[in-house]
Amino acid sequence: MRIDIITIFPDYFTPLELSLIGKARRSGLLDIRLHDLRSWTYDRHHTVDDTPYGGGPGMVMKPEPWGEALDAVVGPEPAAVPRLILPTPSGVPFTQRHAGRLAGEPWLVFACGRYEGIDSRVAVDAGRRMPVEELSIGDYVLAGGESATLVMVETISRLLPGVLGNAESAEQDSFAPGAMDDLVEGPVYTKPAEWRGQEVPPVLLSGHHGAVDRWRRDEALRKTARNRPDLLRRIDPEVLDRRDREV
Ligand code: 6GU
Repeated sequence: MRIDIITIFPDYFTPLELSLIGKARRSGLLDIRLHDLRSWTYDRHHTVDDTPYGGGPGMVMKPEPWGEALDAVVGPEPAAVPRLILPTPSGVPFTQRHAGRLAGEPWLVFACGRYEGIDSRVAVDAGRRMPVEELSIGDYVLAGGESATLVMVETISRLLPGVLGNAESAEQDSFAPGAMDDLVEGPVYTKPAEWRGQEVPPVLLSGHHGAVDRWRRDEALRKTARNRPDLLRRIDPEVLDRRDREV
């Protein structure tokens, strides 16, 4: 998969050299290219923002550098067209479902806005040549789209075949589509079996796989009820068995 990131802070993305994503890049599974938006400015101060029409606080990103940046990154070839992601707090909420879908795309471009956002004509213009999605990572306001892009790139990248060490661990995640997809994950333990007066739940040492699965589901239900009652209310009662209801 190819991912282009256009930003005024390319240094923000050095974490993408580390760990699983760094390894995937070095192996050629993931081709991440960073672009400094200011390379498409031609004034002495490399200006990327201006005051908003209609007045109001803050600054808006100028359309010309964005238009040229997208032209240059996307290229003239209409045969290969990327999907453009615009991270914005006014976007559609980004979920594991989006990540799964975007992980199946060959080419993504992230356009990181700062200040009060990018002149709205940029998204309309880009939309004439490529699919465009405005995505938000949650109901809070960041200083810019860079950290949201890091979150989305990491979420998408770890779903690519060969990026995770253990292919199964992505399937077990909270929110992963599959068996327990509507529940968050319960508690996990490793050695030693006793630590600072706390014992690992004995069922996990029993070797009884059926009992372990049942215990994990019970704990997932309890934790979901405690931390995410909104998720529990959304579950179809048909998928809850009698044992679930007793938890
Ligand atoms: Cl994608 N951008 C900004 N600036 N703030 C956000 C966000 C994105 N998602 C949530 N808050």
